[in-house]
Amino acid sequence: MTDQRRSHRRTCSLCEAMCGLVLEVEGERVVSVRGDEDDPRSRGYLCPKGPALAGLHADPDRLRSPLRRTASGWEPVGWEEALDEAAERLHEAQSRHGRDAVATYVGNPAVHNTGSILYYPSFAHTLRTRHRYSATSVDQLPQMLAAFLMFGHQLLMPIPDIDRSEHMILLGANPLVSNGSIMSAPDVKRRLGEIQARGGRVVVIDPRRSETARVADEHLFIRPGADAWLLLAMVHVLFDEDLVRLGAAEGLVRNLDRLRELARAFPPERAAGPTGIAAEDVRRLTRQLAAAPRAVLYGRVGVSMHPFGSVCHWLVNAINLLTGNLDRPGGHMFTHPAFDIVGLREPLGIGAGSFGRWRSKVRGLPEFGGELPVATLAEDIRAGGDPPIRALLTLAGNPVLSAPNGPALEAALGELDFMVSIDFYLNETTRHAHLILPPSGPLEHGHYDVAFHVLSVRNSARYCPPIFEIGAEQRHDHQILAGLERRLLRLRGAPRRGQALVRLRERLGPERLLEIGLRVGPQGFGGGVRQGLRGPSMARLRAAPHGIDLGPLRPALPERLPTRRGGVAPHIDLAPEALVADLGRLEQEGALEPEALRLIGRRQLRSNNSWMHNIPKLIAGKARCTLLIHRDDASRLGIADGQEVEIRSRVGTVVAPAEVGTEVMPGVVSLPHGFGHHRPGTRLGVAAGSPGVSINDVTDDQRVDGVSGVAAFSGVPVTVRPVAPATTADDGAPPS
Ligand SMILES: Nc1nc2c(c(=O)[nH]1)N[C@H]1C(S)=C(S)[C@@H](COP(=O)(O)OP(=O)(O)OC[C@H]3O[C@@H](n4cnc5c(=O)[nH]c(N)nc54)[C@H](O)[C@@H]3O)O[C@H]1N2
Ligand SMILES: Nc1nc2c(c(=O)[nH]1)N[C@H]1C(S)=C(S)[C@@H](COP(=O)(O)OP(=O)(O)OC[C@H]3O[C@@H](n4cnc5c(=O)[nH]c(N)nc54)[C@H](O)[C@@H]3O)O[C@H]1N2
Ligand code: SF4
Ligand SMILES: [Mo]
Repeated sequence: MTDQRRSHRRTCSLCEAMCGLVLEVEGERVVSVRGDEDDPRSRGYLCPKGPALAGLHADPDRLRSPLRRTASGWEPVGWEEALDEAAERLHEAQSRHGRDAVATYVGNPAVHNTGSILYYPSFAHTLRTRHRYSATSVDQLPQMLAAFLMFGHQLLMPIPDIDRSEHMILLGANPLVSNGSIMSAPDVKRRLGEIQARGGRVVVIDPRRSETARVADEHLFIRPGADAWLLLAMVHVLFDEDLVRLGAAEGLVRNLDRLRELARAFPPERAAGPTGIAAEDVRRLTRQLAAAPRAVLYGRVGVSMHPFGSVCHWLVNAINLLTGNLDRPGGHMFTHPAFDIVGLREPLGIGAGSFGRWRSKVRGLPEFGGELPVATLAEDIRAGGDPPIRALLTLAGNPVLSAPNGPALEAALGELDFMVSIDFYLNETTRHAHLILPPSGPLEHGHYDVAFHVLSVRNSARYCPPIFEIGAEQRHDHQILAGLERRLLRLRGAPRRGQALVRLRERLGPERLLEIGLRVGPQGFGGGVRQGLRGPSMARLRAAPHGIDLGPLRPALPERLPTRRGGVAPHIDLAPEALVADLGRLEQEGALEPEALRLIGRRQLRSNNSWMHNIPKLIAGKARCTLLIHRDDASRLGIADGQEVEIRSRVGTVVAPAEVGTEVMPGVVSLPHGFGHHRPGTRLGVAAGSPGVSINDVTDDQRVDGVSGVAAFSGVPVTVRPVAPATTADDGAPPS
C-alpha cells in the first residue's frame, strides 16, 4: 500500500453522546479509532461502538447500490431506474387510493443523519399522508408530548444540567450503558462520579440493578409500570410538607392548585403497594430532592415506553419545577443551540407540535406532530378499509425488530402492493421491500448533530466534513429523499416552481442549509447583528476541529417559551387536561395473573438497537441475548442457570437461555432488544451467526401508553417455563 496515512477528527454519530474520535485512515481503510483526548466534551472517552465505525465502513454486507426484489432473488438496479420506479409506485398508490395510501416509517438513525433530518420534513410535506410513523412512538414521544402540553413546544424538553448538579435521581434510565439520552453527555460515569465528588448524591430507581445503579449512592427497585404512583406520591409530599418553591417558574405557572388537588389523593402509603417502595422511602427521597441546592430528577425510556409514559414525563417535569430546579443551573434546563430547530420555522425548524388532530382508523390512537403511533401500523395495514395503506416507505428503521409485536407487522408488510426502504442493510425489515435504496455510510457524508446539540448538557456546535468520498454508484440520504420528492412532484404535474425549489435544495446540499440555519439562529443574526457577526458559521465550524463551545446551559425562562396557539401568552401548564384524564386509569390497573412475571428490556454496551450486530467485534464473546430472572422465581419455576426457557405472552413465544441471579427484582424478567437475526432472506452474515431472539416477538402492540399510544414495553406480562426439565443433578437453588 502506498496510501498515505491520514488522521481525522470526527464526532461519533452512533448515539446521542457525540464523542470526539480520532480516526487513522489509509486509503479506503480505517486503521484505528480512538477517543480524542483534546475534545472538550468527551475528553478521550469512547464506548465500544465508536471503534466499530471502522467495521461498519468496511462491512461487505453494507449495500452501496440499489437492489430490486424479483421472483428469483435480489438484482442490482441503477439509481435513476430505482428512483423512477419507487416514485412511480408511490404515486400510483396515492393516485388510486388517496394520499393516505402511502405510509412512512422513519427510524432512529435518521435523526443522527444531517442529510435526512434536513430533507425528510420536506419530503413528508410533499407526500402529505396521515399515515406517518416513526421510532419516536417506541421512544421519547411521551416526553415530547409532555413538553408540548406543558411548555408549548414539543422540543422544549428540559435537560439535566448534570455537570453542575448536586443531586440526581435517575428513573428508568441507564446512561452507563446507553451513554445518555435526551441528555447528550459523553462519559456519564465520570460525570456522575463528579456529582458524588462534589458531595452530591446519585439515586437510581429501576426494576433492575443496572450498571448505573451499581455506581449510585442508592438504588431502589420499583415494579415495572408503577412509576406514576411514585411520582404522584412525591408531588403529594412536596405540597403536604410545604416544600414547593417555584424558582424561575414563578409567575409563569398555571394550574398549580389543580395539581395540588390531584396529588392529595395519592399519599406515599398508596404508592407502596403498586411500586414496592416504602412510604418512608418516598418521603425521604422527596425531602432530599427538595433540600438539595441544585438537583434534578431525570426520567428516560424506562418511564416513556411505559403504560403511563405521558403521565410519568409530566410529573417528572412538574417535580423539577416544584422543587425550584426548572431553569436553575444544576437542575433541569433548556438549551440555546446554534442551529435552533426549536426556534426556527419549518422547513429548517420543527413546528411547536400538535396532538390528536386525527386518529388511527382501527384503535383510534391519536396523532402527535403529524404522526401516528407505530403500535398501530400492522393493524392499520391489515384493516384495509378507507383509506387503506397500500405502500410503505421506510427510512433508517427496522420496525420488524423494534416495534411491538414484530411478527404481526411482518405479516402485514407481506400484504402491501409496494414497499421501498432507504437503508444500507438487507435486514429483517428491508427484506420485505421491493426496492432497497442504500445511502452512504456514516463516514461518507458531512456531519452536524442538528438534533443532539438541542439536547446537550452544554451548548455547543460542531461540523465534521466527510472522511471518504462516495463512489459513483452511491447516493446520500438527502439525495435519495430529494430525488424521490422531485419525481413525485413531476408525476403529479405540480407547478414548476415547486419542482425547481426541491431541485435547488438538492443542489445546495445539507451544508448550505446548515449555513442558513446557523446564520439566522439565536447564536447568529437571530441574536442581533453583533451576535451574528461573531456567531458560528460553517467557515468557523470548519476551522474548529473540536467544534465551538457556547458555554454551559443558561437560564431560558421566560424567553424560550412560545406564545401558544390563538395568541395565548407563554406559560407553563402544570396540569394539562389530556394528562390529568389518564389518572383515572391508574386506579383501574388490573392485577397480574398469579403465575405471570413482568418483562422489561435492557440495552447493552456493544449494541445499537437492532442494527450493529453485523460488526464482528461488537457481537463477539458469549451470547448476550439471555433472560435475566431472579433466583427465587427461577427456583420456584424449576429453572437452572443457562437453561433454555420459553417466554410466552399474549402475542407470542420466544426461547432464550436463562441467566439466574439477583440483578432483576423478584417478579421481573429482562431480555435485551434488537436481536432476532434468524429470519431467512437477510444479508447479515455476521449477525445471523449470533441471532438471539427478538423481545418484540412477545411485546404486545395492544399495550400502550393511555395518552399517546406509545408502546408500553415496561412490564409486559409473560409466563416463563423451562423448555425441557432441568438436567442438572442439583435441583436446589441455582447459582446466582
Ligand atoms: N422492546 C423494545 N423495543 C424497542 C426498544 C426497547 O428498549 N425495547 N427501544 C426502542 C427505541 S428507543 C428505538 S429508538 C427504536 C429503534 O428502532 P428503529 O429505528 O426502527 O431501529 P434500528 O434498530 O435503530 O434500525 C435502524 C435502521 O437504520 C439503518 N441505518 C443506519 N444508519 C443509517 C443511515 O445513516 N441512513 C439510513 N437510511 N439508514 C441507516 C440500519 O441499517 C437499520 O436498518 O427501537 C425501539 N424498540
Ligand atoms: N449501547 C447502546 N446504547 C444506546 C442504545 C443501544 O441500543 N445500545 N440505544 C439508544 C437509544 S435509541 C436510546 S432511546 C437510548 C435510551 O437510553 P436509556 O433511557 O438510558 O435506556 P436504557 O438503557 O434502556 O435504560 C432504561 C432503564 O429503564 C429500566 N426500566 C424498565 N422498565 C421500567 C419501569 O417501568 N420503571 C422504571 N423506573 N425503570 C424501568 C430498565 O431496567 C433500564 O435500566 O439509548 C441509546 N443508547
Ligand atoms: S458513546 Fe459510543 S456510540 Fe455514543 S457517541 Fe460515544 S463512542 Fe459513539
Ligand atoms: Mo431510542
